[in-house]
Amino acid sequence: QERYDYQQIEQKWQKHWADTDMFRLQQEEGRPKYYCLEMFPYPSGNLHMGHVRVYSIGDVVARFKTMQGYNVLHPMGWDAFGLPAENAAIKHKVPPADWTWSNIANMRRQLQSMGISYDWEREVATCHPDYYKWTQWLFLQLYKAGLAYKKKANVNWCPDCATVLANEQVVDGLCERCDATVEKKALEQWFFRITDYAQRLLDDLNKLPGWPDKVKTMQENWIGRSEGVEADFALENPVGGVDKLTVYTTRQDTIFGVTYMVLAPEHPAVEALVSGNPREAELRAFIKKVLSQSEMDRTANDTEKEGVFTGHYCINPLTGDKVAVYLANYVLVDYGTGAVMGVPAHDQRDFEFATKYNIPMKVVIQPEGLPDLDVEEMDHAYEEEGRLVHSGEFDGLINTQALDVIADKLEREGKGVRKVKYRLRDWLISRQRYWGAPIPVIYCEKCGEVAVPDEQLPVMLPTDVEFTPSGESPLTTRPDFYECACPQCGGKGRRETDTMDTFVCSSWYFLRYCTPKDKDHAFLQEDVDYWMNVDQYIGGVEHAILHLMYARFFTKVLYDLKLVKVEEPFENLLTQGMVLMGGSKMSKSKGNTVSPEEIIAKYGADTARLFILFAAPPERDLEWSDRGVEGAHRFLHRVWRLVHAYSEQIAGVPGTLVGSDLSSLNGDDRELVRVAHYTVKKLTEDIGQRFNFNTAVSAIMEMVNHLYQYKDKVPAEQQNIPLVKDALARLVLVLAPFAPHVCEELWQVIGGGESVYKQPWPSYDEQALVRDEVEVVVQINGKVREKLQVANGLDGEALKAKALETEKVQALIAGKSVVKVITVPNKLVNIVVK
Ligand code: ANZ
Ligand code: ZN
Repeated sequence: QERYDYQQIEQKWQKHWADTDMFRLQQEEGRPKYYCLEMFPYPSGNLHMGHVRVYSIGDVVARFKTMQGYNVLHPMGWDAFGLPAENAAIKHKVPPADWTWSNIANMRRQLQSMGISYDWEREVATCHPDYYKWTQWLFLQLYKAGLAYKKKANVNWCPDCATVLANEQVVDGLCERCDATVEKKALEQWFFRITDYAQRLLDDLNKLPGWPDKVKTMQENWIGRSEGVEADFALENPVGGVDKLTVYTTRQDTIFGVTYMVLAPEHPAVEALVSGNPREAELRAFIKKVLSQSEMDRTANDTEKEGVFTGHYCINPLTGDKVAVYLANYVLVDYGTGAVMGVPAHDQRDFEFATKYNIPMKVVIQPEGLPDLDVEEMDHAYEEEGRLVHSGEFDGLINTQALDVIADKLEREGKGVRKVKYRLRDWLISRQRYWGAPIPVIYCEKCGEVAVPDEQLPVMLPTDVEFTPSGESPLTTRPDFYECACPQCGGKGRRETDTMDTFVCSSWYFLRYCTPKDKDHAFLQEDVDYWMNVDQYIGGVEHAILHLMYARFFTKVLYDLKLVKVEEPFENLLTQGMVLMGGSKMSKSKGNTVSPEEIIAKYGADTARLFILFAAPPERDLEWSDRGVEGAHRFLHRVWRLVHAYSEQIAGVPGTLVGSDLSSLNGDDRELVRVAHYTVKKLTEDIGQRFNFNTAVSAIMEMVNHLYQYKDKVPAEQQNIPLVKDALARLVLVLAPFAPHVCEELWQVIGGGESVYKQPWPSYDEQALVRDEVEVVVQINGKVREKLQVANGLDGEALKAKALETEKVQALIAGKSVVKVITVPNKLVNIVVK
């Protein structure tokens, strides 16, 4: 018997698949299409187990759909621009391009050693001029549509990376990459007007039933829609042209409880309030101090709320009360109006602020069914619901109802307007770094900002650039890059030296895959019309906000520009869990990684894939286990031996059951058929409907156990070899998406002919699933006394008769009278005796 030599088998089939273009895209007429996409990796150098997991999941889906007769698009590429290449280059003195391309070569080899069914002809790399030409072209489509603009902005600046970060890349005030504290810096930056799409991005989440709720919730929170009112508080003594302050509040129900007003120190009215103020020096010192604090420091719950009184007062529009105006660190300039009405009794931040500065408090909401609040005794704000008090005509209203009524009144009296606000900010896309797609804009003294004409694309990124971080783009050191002619007047122009955020590159790669080689278009209409949407997108939940939001935004923009016909790019989304080691995420920094390459060398790719698919449902975290890997490996050996045990007998035997008469089969044979069909059904549903790959694999394991039982129990001369052959064929077919190489080999051993992936996914016969016999429990007065094997579907009367005539029951009821017999067909008989 042949040994399971996985190394040799895996190499053999990988070569065969490549030589025969097995996974070259087929677009056959009459077949439905299926676009299976896994998030493309950043080419950091080596595959990690997280990659192995996501790409194994995708491959099961792609191979399954291929066997089901779909035209499958299953592409792979590289998210290849970005900072790590520059950092590595600085460290090791290799050009970012060389570093990136050699990493790509290595990771491509590693992916190929996993035997994933990619069509490598469609590979894309975002750092290739053939790709970024179109990233630039798309930038210009947005630019021409008024969706890309430049403005001076207070931006998040990471002093260590020496670059600007998008809001989304700042995590708790720290740089997502290097954990340095992020600072603010005012710089000219490019933005995409994603806020124009805020409401659609929010609404259309409803069109995505195939997305996990948690991801939709995260996007919803990130968009952060809130409904409130902008209310005007007139300044008691107008100064420097400022006669009122406008606050944004979502809690207009508390307006009678306002006891002070706060402005962000950056608020545009502050200058007028401060200049010439008797306390100007104190105020300016305070402003300077706040500006040096990071946004996180200013807003964190445990940060000391600090402020200063400006000496000015404004007037509450509903009560007419005089309200002191403060500046404070906890109000941000770029949310709402940058001005907040302080309601210390009902907002915790305000409570802390008022306590510190001895500002009065006023309760305007009383909880129901609890003792009344008393300002003197409160030690925190009351933020729950209740009835309005001290609120004039609104007294007695439930505060949630008062929201509308008070908004109405403010609007009626011209003192306020309802406003919808979003937390979402415009997407800052410029980076003062080298390794990215140059922004295709030229500045001309005469013509101003000029788009690079299409025929001049791509704006090539020069090689060998000095890119030590300086805060300016390294491209500013290359006159041969930035000196250029103005495309409009031919005069002296200067090229934009900033490059694009790499999230721009990854916002459209799924479209490029549809037409990866076209030199003249980003993508061809007919190709994207055919392939889009992505039917199944698979990737890490860490992309729940950024990448997925940006890709949705791009798709909507392209839809509006009539470049694509879909409004959402990803029909179904699966976010796979992490791979853990000892309970914490496998990561280089923790030093708890297991190298995929070593595992594959030691056990083979099929084992690695099978383990990872078996160890947990895809959305859950998965605990790495060497024993689990060995278990998966032993299982493949077991399958190997089983097929080989029959290889001689089944040679030449026609192995198909279709049409055979189930009722003519004896018990063991019938059960073998049932298990084989049941396994196919289970696999079809587990893969196709639920992505329960782990339970799918356990069903296969049970089937293998059953086949061994049959082999060992039924005397050799009585074994039904055509049935065995049929069962083995089904086994290999359903295991093939999980462990592709060994199944391709075993398919040959069975004599299946052409590649296992050219075979249709097996069907199952509902009739075969029906058990011939079922076990029925016999109870006497509710106690289980006996178990019977009876024909499936035996009716109540027959069941009762059968139970009553068994010896054991006869003995137990002897001398008693049967009061009642309850029967549940296929389940139980309960005999009640006295
Ligand atoms: C009065 C009030 C009373 C508020 C109360 C809350 C509770 P969302 O829901 O996130 O939109 N706010 C408005 N602009 C702000 C800014 N620039 N910096 C800091 N805080 C700001 O939050 C809206 C609420 O956040 C607003 O409602 C305002 O405080 C505060 F019992 O107004 B509220
Ligand atoms: Zn010009």
